[in-house]
Amino acid sequence: MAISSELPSKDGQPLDALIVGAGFAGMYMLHKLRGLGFNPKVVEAGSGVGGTWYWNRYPGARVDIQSLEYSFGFDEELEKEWRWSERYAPQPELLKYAEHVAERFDLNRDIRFNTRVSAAHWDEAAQVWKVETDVGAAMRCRHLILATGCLSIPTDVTFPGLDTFAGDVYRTSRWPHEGVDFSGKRVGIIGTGSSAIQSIPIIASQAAHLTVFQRTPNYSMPAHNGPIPQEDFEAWAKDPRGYRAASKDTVGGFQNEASEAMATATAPEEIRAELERRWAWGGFRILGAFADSAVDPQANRIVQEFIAEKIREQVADPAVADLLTPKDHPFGTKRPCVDTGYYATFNRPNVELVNLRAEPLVRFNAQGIETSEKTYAFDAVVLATGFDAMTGAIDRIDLRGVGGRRIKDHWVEGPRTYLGLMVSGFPNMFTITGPGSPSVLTNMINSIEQHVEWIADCLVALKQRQQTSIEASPEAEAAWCRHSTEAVTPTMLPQANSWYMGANVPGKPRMFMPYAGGLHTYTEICRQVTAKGYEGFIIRQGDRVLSESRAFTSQPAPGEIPENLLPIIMERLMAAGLMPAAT
Ligand code: N01
Repeated sequence: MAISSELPSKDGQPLDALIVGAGFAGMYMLHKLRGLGFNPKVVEAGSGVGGTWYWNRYPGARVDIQSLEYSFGFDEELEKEWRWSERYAPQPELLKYAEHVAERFDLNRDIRFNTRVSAAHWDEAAQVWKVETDVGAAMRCRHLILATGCLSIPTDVTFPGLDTFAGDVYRTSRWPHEGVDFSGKRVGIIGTGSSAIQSIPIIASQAAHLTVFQRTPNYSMPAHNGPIPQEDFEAWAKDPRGYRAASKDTVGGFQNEASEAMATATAPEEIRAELERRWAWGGFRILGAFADSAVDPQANRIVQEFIAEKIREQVADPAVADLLTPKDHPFGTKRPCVDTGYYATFNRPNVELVNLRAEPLVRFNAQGIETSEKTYAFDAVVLATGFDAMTGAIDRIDLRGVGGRRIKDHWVEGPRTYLGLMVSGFPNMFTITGPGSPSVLTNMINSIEQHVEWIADCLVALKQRQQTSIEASPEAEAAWCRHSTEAVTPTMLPQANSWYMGANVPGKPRMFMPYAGGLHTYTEICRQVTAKGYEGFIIRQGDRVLSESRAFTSQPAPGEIPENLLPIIMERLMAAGLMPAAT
């Protein structure tokens, strides 16, 4: 693998763009900009491409969106030559795909691996970003593109006495490349989010004994994984372009048979038949069963009760089934998990569930974990404790914009952005799937493609007009934050203590970070912003303002909200003071 070590351009000029991160976002951004004649480079902390799929190598890691949809659509040849082996591809195959894309488009020559960006300061006079890395390399670039991932920095969760534990400690998000063999070992795992739910069945099948420490149960749906059925593949292969276009034209960027039916207006036997059909199909399909389940607590409870019943069917011990049943948040307000044999794993004689709400974890000692009730002895402990989501990778960089303002200060009340693409006071700095964009509520690949293409178009437009900088206006940023609040308020999403809300990191401001208006709506808004000559942006040539559009007026396309939901949505917006009350 060719690895470039010289990043600054050879003629001493600043790079056109420095891209931070070589996950799917950074890889496509690099390819796209190179194809347009720009001179971009990438800096990546890991030793290879793949981002999420490079780091998260824990047993059982796999995608939760169907592989046919979770792959790049920007190149027809790439699309034709790659054949996924399973409905939900496992991590090694996803990593191979990333490596294949890198090789096919000769990306590695412009990526500097094993290097982390530590600081980036905007130089107003020169209109460039000055960037520093942890290995001492410094560079200048006109545009800084943060493709740093939404779930790339693990939380700093630690436990008293962890360093005294004599056994091995693993984090799911920093799994050893050579793998771990738990055969014959006594293993403990802390956490029951997606990472744990995927790894627990595999670890349980190897270990002599597995103890699962659960604080909060999550909703999990069966993947029903296996080879892609031939008829599904054929349906997709007939018209991949059309298939992708249809996926992108949805709320979540994937096909979900989203129904406009209201659970509260459907007969119980029809509800059951529909939920059973979607459960049998597997994965996220159940999310689309009823239009009102995301906004109406009564409708949501119907789905919750169905899933609770499914958990009871799978878990032999009713007390364990009850503990595994979520009770503190509505269904869908945290990203649901997609599993293979998770609940049934608790029927194994070598698996034990510990409820940390009833017996809190007190400390680690040399042997293992002490709770308020007893000591559990382990050879190894796995921390599946989550991420400092959406902002973690960005605010760990010493980022300073106009006047030396730090991003941390700008985001002291939560991440404020315009379109989740730019931040006021931080010219020429873009985020791919940043806070304020649909990102983690969607099929990430489709969101990444939309962002990369928007940013590339923007850079081309600037270059053609010899414009040197673009910056979100504070007014447009404020208006976007308001619109994002309007989009999420009618839903139940803010009701969960989720990482979407920053609730899993002590001291992090509580704010719903992704844009909840849907990928299709969002894409249309971005299109309108561009068509209006970059509405909401200030564009300069040197220190001369060439165009100054401060307002954000673009509107979601009419008719995207199912009509029967409108009364609930209006009522919620009025109650939150986001709409004048009807007279
Ligand atoms: O992290 P999480 P994750 N003591 O934050 C517990 C994506 N993903 O890595 O809920 C005890 O969901 C915490 O408990 P609680 C996906 O978007 C996708 O699993 O805070 N427990 C929780 O149970 C997902 O949503 C896939 O009470 C502690 C767990 O640790 C996101 O990544 C696969 C604790 C953390 O769960 C994050 O998932 C994997 C403490 N001090 C991940 N601190 C796919 O399928 C935390 N916990 C593609």
